[in-house]
Amino acid sequence: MEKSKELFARACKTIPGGVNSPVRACGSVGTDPCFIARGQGSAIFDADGRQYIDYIGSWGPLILGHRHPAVIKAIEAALANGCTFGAPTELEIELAEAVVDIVPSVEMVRMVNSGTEATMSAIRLARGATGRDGIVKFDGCYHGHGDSLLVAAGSGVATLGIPGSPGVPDKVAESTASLEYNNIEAVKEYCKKKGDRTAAIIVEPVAGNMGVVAPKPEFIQGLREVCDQYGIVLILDEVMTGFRVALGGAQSLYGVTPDLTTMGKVIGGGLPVGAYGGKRSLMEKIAPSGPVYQAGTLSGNPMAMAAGIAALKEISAPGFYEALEKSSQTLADGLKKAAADAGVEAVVSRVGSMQTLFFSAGPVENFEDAKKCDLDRFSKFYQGMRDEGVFLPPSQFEAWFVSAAHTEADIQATLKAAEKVFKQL
Ligand code: HOZ
Repeated sequence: MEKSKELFARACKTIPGGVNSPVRACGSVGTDPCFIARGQGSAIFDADGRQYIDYIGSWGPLILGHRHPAVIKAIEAALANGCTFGAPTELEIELAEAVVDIVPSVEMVRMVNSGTEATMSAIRLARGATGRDGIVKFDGCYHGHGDSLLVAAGSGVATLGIPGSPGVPDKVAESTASLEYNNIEAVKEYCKKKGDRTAAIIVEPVAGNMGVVAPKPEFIQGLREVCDQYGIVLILDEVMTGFRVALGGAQSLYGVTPDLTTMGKVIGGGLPVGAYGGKRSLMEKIAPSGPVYQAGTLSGNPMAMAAGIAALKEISAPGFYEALEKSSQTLADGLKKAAADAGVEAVVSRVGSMQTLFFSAGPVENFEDAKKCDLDRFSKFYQGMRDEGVFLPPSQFEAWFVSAAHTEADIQATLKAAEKVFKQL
């Protein structure tokens, strides 16, 4: 028996579904997960010794690839002093200062341990600051698994095809409205009725959890205007896009200034870090400077801070994003051509180093469009690519992540594999 299969059977006995996060179980693509033994650069190696070109990159954090020497060195140096103290360290200030320098809308920042924690805390802050309960999100956007945000969500919720989750109290779900992504008129209509009861509008400025969907400029910029009109807190959820689609995140690409930004993934250099930050006047409402409570035993722990600082230094180097754009574009263009040559109906939707190949005639502008994709074809494509040594997210509703470690040879090998697999669909 293969080692991965053996490990999965063993995991299922003590871990629900055999995994610690649902999508990675590979259920929606009709296969079992690969258990991973190690990673290096753009490659990962499974428990059976097979090597793959990795486009999951731990779902976004690994913009530098696996085991980048500067990140490893920083973690080792921090570890030599101790993993966690539950008391402040200078490293926390260094990472906070780096974030404030890079993202102009962030005047103050609080470190947490995951993107979910960041969005949950930002929502609480918005409610605390406005004295209102209502939240607006968008269909297919995923902001972690906090109760208020698990309504019409993307990512694993979309992959498993469930509308929400049992366990979320009706009262909490009722305070969240989910509107169509990229439809600013729907937001205006909603706010005419309920704007004065709405605490926050939260959005993925580039959707990544229904597959990658770019925002229409009038949508993302229109949200700022609506929020100003009704005194609503605008939260850009940049857990996926922050330090990823550009150094300054999607807000720098689209010229939108949010009140709060949630961050995660790249900011931790591969260790568990989330953060939320924004206007000083809002952030000062967080305990202990203000009354809105939020805390964490491991928040700001030195190893995670050191990894984040090292990662932000590397990605701040001149030319970093230009090189990433070049390889991402080569991959996207090559996939489009390979699909067209094989007569396969497909759309490649890309913003920077995030992209999704949708099995659809397109366009894909919102969750309804994404759901029209041929999921059966996606499963076959996923499995074919895995057999060819290319490791893709096992869901049509997720983003592929290109890293600085992907070489031209990796991209060409991926395209060669795709050409072969498209012909078999
Ligand atoms: N929700 C994550 C992707 N959008 C998946 C996390 C994981 O399985 O690790």
